[in-house]
Amino acid sequence: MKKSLLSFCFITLFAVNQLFAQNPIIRDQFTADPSARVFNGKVYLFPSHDIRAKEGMGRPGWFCMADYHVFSSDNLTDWTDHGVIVSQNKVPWVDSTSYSMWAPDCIFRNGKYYFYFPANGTKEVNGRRRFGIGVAIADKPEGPYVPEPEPIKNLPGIDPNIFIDKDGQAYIYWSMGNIFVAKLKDNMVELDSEPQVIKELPQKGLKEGPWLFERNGIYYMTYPHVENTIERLEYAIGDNPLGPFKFAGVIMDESPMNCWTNHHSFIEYNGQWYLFYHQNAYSPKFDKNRSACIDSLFFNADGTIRKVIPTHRGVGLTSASKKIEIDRYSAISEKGATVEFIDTSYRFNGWKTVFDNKDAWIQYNAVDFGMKKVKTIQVNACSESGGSVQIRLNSANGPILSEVVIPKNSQWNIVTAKVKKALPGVHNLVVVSASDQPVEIDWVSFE
Ligand code: FUB
Repeated sequence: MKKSLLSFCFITLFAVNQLFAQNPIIRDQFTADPSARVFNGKVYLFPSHDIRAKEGMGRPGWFCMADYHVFSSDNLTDWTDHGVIVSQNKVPWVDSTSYSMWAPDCIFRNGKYYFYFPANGTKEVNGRRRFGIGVAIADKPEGPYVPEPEPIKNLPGIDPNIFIDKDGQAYIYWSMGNIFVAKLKDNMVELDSEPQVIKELPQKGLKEGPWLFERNGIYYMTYPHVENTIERLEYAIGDNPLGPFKFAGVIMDESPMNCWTNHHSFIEYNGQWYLFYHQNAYSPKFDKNRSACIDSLFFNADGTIRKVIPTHRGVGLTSASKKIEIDRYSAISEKGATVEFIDTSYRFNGWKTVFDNKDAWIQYNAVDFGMKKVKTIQVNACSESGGSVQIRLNSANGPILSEVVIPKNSQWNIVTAKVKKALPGVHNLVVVSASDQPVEIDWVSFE
């Protein structure tokens, strides 16, 4: 039955540049290595940009990245794509056939935005091309960014991360198997000390993607590390940006989707800490096409970090009047409800919830009804045999907001039903299957 529904359901295409809340946060392109920064009261996201490699684009079956976009948001829910800021064709020192624009970072200093990015250079060292780290400079976080003609001297490596301490000293961290640090000069484009390796981190297994931040006098050196077979996020703490650091624990376990890499950043925004990281949500079978995600992060009283469990729901409120993608769920019944891609040939169309029988349910938290009393609900649904769902508050047995009959239709159609009981404020929604006939739901929305 599920198979025949799949083949019959007509697919509603989303607008190409429509961006969403929930995880992954960017839904029209791959976004890996998310470095987030708060500039001028807004969150800016500087990810790297995985693309699908084609013949002649870099190394087959490997990372393929030609440029960087920057995104911004003031609510962590609605993201604006400001377009390409740096591309491999426009940086004089970069090999424009290498597709090697890996994890970047950006920092504000003396009225300018400094964007740091690794890439393969055109010059050979000991007969080999190698990664260097370049800087592009802008007056605004959105750009335009002007790349420096040469990479930073004496710095072969990837995954730059910049930290400016309270005394104004800037540091650059990067990786090359291990994690390294050096001081930066005031001009932010030259080293002011010899690179040194951060020795106190676990010796065995690759470490990369450093992200250093300070909170209440504790310096947190955080990094992905292959302790077993794929990366997990770990941290070490110290009382100086140069260390020594002491291993302090795991921030996020290995990817449940078996994504070999993880890469992360931290921000504090409006009093809450957030962890940005990536997973291969849109590309379950090829983990070099990744997508940025966010989840909330909490500290214990002693400054240690509580482990973050990756969620579909992510962070932020979802307005009741938007398309609420219930498949980005907060909780799901053990049996009878599953989440599948709408179109496996174009996964950026997103997911749908498939209910197979009565009483199966899916819960989506933090829907903002505002002060308005909603009157109707719209449900984008598909059911070859016809069925029905209930929209409840807070639990599968909670008060019923609406009962929606899904007519027999092998194509997606938007069904409208009355809302019996409108409640202002923020609520958790639960969609419960009320019939034994299979029903598929893409989204629900209130008016
Ligand atoms: O995105 C390419 C590389 O994968 C990054 O530079 C690493 O941190 C890992 O995420």
